[in-house]
Amino acid sequence: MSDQSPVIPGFHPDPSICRVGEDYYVVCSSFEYFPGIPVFHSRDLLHWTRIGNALTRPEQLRLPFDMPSSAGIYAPTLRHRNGRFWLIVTNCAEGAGNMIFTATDPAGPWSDPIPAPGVPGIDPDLVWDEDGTCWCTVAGVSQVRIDPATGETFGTPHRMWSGAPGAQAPEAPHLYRIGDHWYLLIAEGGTERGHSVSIARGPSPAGPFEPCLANPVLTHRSTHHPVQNTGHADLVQAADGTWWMVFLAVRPGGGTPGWHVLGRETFLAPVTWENGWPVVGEITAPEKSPAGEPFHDDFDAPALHPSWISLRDRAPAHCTTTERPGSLTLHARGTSLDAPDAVFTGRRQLHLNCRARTSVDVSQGCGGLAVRLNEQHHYDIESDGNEVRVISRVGTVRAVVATRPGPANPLVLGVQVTPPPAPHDARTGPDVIALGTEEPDGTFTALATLDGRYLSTEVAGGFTGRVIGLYAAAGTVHFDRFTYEPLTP
Ligand code: 6LW
Repeated sequence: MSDQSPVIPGFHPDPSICRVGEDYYVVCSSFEYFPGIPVFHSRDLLHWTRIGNALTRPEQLRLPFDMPSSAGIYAPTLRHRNGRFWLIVTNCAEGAGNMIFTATDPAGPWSDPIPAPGVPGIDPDLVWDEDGTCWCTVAGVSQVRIDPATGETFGTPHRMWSGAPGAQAPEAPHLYRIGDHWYLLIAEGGTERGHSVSIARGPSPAGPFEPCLANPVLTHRSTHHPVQNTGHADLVQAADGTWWMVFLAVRPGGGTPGWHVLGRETFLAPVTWENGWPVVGEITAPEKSPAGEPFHDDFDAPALHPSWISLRDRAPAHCTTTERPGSLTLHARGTSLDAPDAVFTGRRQLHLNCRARTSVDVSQGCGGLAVRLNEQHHYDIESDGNEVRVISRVGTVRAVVATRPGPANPLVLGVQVTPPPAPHDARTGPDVIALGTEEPDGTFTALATLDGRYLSTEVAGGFTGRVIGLYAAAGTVHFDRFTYEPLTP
């Protein structure tokens, strides 16, 4: 077992877990990407495979182009009751709000949204008490009674336990009936280095709640642990009776203050119970995670693999594998990746060191391969058929940092993410990103090698992580294949 690895690597935050028999399911936040809410399955809690996305249709998820990055889909809760899966989530796009979805198979299809406008905040949780009454608890922490089949809420929201006095951001509540008590698990301290998990218990879902004296039950703040920002957790009892916690955390790299580039990832730890309170053990992970396998796509299938995510929507008029069978065809809408309506389809960067390559035909347009954090933070390599160029967008500064004549069609573009060169000191960044071209014999020639810190959450802000993907900046661009693989430093 590796003590530093996530069970679901890459930008997969806010995990919520549920078990049905021997099967476990996890869902995560997806923010400005479509489809929304990745769904994972495991039989052992260690090895997870993506079985789909919950929100795959525009009727389920509309993300307007004027919505900023890191808005959109926040913090779902997944529960199972009487043969049906229930998913409650906040769409933070303006005018959207809380919604409930149901399914009999978590791989989908999921229902159309059931709006729940009376839910008074983000991070909604659902729990049913003994008489079948359903309670929805949100960040803050407060609670309302809800009919999840209609989204209707009843009564005024009432305040519950809100964690340590003065601690910021009591959020991510989950309520559980365990033994004789109702347990209220929350995150507090903010989703940055102070993040933590605390718990309280009471005689009913409404409390009153008595905090655990050992709170926080999980935090890595102020430690040298390579995994930081531990928080936003959910509990599950395994089929063998043991207890486990999934939670989000980050792996910062480089000098000070440390930069994390993969976003917040999903980790696992065992839980034991002492005097009726949970004790969280060390991070547990498999040596190799199936969720982090190398990936190759020839775009031969009519539908994209569920690990592909597009910016804000995936209108078939702009992103399709059927127009030129065997290729992903992108039709530009925005003018560059700086534009919120950019046509971009990518996959989360899953490893600290990795490379990606694609074969691109730019005879009818301009486009290429990019490493993206948000509109203001991305590195791109693109061609318009005459010139290959590397673009760096960091904050308000956009610059073409390298060019080369590039008539070749198809052209193979590549990015490589590797550790920074020695010597390392307090100012060293987390990694370096080389962007270049590949010759027919497979030799990679870097056109530019850029500091990875500028594509980190600490610099760019927000709640997401790096996504490596394909884009069209003008006209029509065809991609014949895409390969992603981890690199051993
Ligand atoms: C989410 C909140 C949080 O709503 O970050 O870390 C927010 N926790 O619970 C966005 O993921």
